[in-house]
Amino acid sequence: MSFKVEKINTQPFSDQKPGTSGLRKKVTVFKQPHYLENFVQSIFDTLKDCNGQTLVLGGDGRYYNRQAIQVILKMAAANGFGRVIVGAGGLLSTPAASCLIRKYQTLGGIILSASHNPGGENGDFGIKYNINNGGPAPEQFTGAMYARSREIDVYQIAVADDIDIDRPGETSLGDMTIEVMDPVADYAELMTTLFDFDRISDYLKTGSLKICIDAMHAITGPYARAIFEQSLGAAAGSVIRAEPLEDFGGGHPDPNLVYAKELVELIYADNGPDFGAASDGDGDRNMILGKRFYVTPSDSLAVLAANADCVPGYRDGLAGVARSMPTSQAVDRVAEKLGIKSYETPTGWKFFGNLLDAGKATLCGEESFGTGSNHVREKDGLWAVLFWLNILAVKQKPVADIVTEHWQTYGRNYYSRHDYEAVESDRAERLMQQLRSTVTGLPGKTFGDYQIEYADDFSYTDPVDGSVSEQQGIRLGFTDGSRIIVRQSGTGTEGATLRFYYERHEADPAKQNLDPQQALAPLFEIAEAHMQIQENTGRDRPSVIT
Ligand code: VG1
Ligand code: CO
Repeated sequence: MSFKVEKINTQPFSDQKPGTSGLRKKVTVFKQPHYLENFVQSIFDTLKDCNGQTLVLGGDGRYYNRQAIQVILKMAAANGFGRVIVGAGGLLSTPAASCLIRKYQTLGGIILSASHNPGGENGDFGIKYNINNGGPAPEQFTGAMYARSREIDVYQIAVADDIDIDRPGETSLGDMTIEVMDPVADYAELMTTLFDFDRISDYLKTGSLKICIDAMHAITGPYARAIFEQSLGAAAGSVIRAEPLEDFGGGHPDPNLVYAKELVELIYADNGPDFGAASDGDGDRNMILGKRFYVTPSDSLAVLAANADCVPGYRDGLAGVARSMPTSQAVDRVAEKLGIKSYETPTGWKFFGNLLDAGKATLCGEESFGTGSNHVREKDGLWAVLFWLNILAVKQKPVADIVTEHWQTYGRNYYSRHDYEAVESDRAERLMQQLRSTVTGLPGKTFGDYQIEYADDFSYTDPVDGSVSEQQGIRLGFTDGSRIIVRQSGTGTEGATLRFYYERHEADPAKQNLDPQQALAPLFEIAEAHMQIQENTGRDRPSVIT
């Protein structure tokens, strides 16, 4: 194949600042001439020496995935990479990409996804760089990428025909080898090293656990079919919406009670499944459901930690656990009982990387339907499903019993997140600034029965490398352990999204059966009184409640 490198002059874009998880923009923004190329060259320039290195490349299959892959392959060849491992069809889930980076010890990987954001021509697209530990590039790196994107004036790209990315095997582009790989095999194999597949399979075959896995027409379909239906022998059709589609079938690939409505209806129906789960666009999130029962992600993390001894891969004990700051404190109670440390990090998986690398944490989780462990350096949706199935196969009890018994032992952390999506940016900014200006005066103040113990704008010092990340969300902590947290999303692409997180602990088993919206109502009132949410956002209610 003919091969020639071109240097293309370009001008910087001012808006290529990576957010919580990479650069996310509307497809229309990414389609502007040079936009994608500038960002990719900024990554390569930040890496400095790419000569002869190996890169992993794949995405969640959304619209523009295939086009972007061709551009990145040609740029990688022009920038001197020696080898690129591409998922066949351009597909790789985020955790599978992390798995490949680690297994083949590559320099890093580029993952194309806007995760839970809608796709299609008018939807969102995204790009993220992961470093050689398999995890999202840390803030120092994304900061350098952004700085580079503000100065860039040239990028390099090979002039060549498009590469066949659908057939597994090797091809070359100039001196670079392109290896098209089955996206599922290595990941599926890793799962068999962690979980007791025989035991899960035997339990599924008894017929006492009917499962339904909703892939939401996103990346997990092929993975879930291979693992649950083919390896574990779950009934054919257990995986629904299994075909990855460029627009996710018009849906919003966000596994929560609002966007995974079809699955929720099934699980609440008579004769519905005993266990349900859904994943997001790029396969790193999970929602866990039992028969007519919803497990909050924060509770799920706590239950996994408390029952890790059921699972072969974690039977030797947990080094520690870690949760993002807004995630409920349920897992802290488990850690206390296990005599291990619980770390509190800012939102975003990149903050767990150092703790996992240093062996300080084994399990990590976020309230936003993210759970994972040291097996990769990303959160991992199907891993969480397998972890649950392994626990269920050992305990042979319904999900609801496992969770309610957990509450009886540790207390229940009532929890809810209220999102106000696509609020005008200056309105959101105003609310945040007003709130920030009040924090120093809040400790000691009472609101009805609640008294503020501490209030701050969360700042994190990484215990491994000492790096400091400031302004990671406002925390109002009450003397009874309740919390209200407010932060602005770093993944939205329209206006600003404000997230309000509410948490209250209930030790009394007789009072653990309330609807969380009811149990947390006093905290909603405090938030409204202190922040005038309705007036400031111009909305009379949240857009999404989880
Ligand atoms: C959201 C979640 C955060 C998660 C991030 C990426 O970020 O709150 O917990 O790590 O998405 O997840 P934000 O800044 O919008 O709150 V994913 O599955 O989109 O890679
Ligand atoms: Co995701």
